[in-house]
Amino acid sequence: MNTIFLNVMDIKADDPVTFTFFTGYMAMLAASVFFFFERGQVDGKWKTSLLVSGLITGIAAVHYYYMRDYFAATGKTPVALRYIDWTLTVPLMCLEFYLLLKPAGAKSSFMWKLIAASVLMLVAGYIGEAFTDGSTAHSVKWGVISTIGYVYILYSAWFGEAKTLAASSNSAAVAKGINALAWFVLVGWAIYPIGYMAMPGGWLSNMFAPEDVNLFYNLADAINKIGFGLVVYGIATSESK
Ligand SMILES: *C/C=C(C)/C=C/C=C(C)/C=C/C1=C(C)CCCC1(C)C
Repeated sequence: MNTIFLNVMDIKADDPVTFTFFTGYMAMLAASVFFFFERGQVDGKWKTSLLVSGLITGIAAVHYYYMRDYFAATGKTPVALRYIDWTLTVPLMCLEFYLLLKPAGAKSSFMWKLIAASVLMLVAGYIGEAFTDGSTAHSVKWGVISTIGYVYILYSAWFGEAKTLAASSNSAAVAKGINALAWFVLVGWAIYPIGYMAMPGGWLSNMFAPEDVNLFYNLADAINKIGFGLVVYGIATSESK
C-alpha cells in the first residue's frame, strides 16, 4: 500500500475535474458547518433531520478530501472511495424521507425498502464500474440492474408510498418538501447514470474522456447532497416559527 502524495504545485488551472473535486470538498464542508450550527435554531422534532443533513455533507466532505488528492496525484477515477461515500450517504438520504414522513405515519419498513433499493442501485453500479472489462455489455448489464433500484425510489417519491404519506401529512411544509425531494431524485439523481455512461465501454464513452465521469458525479453530489439538506432546513425553519 503506497501513500499518495499530492503536490499542489502540479495542479493545473485548466483541469476542470480537479477544480470540481476541490470546490466540491469545500462546499460539502461549509454546508456541514451550516447544518450543524442551524440545528440549534429549529424546534426539537427537526433536530435529527438537520443532524442527518450535516452528516450527509460531512461524510461526503471527508471522502472528497481523499478523492481530490487521489485524483490530483494519480489522474485516476477514485471508484472505491466514491462508492464507499455513496453507500453511507444515499441510505442517509432515504432516512431523511422517513424522518420527514414519520409524523404522517411512515413505518420503518418504508425506510428499509428505500434503503434496500439504494443498496441494489449502488452494488450493481459498483460492479459495473470497478470490475469493468471495458465492454459495453458489462456496462449496460450492471447499469440496467442498478436502474431497477433507482426506479423504485423514483416511483416511491412520485407515485408510491412516499407520495401517499406526503399527501396525508397535515403539514403543508412537509408535503411541499417531499415534492422538492422528489424533483431532486428525478432531475439531480439522473445526472449519475449520465456520468456512468461516460466511462469506458459506456453508451456515451465516445463523447467523453474517462475522467469526465467525475465531472458529472462531483456536480451531482453538490446539487443533491447540499440541496437535500437545504430542503430539510427549509421545512424545519418554516415549521419552527
Ligand atoms: C450523494 C450521492 C447520491 C445521491 C448518489 C446517487 C447515485 C445514483 C442515483 C446512481 C445511479 C446509477 C444508476 C441509476 C445506473 C448506473 C449506475 C449508477 C450507480 C451511477
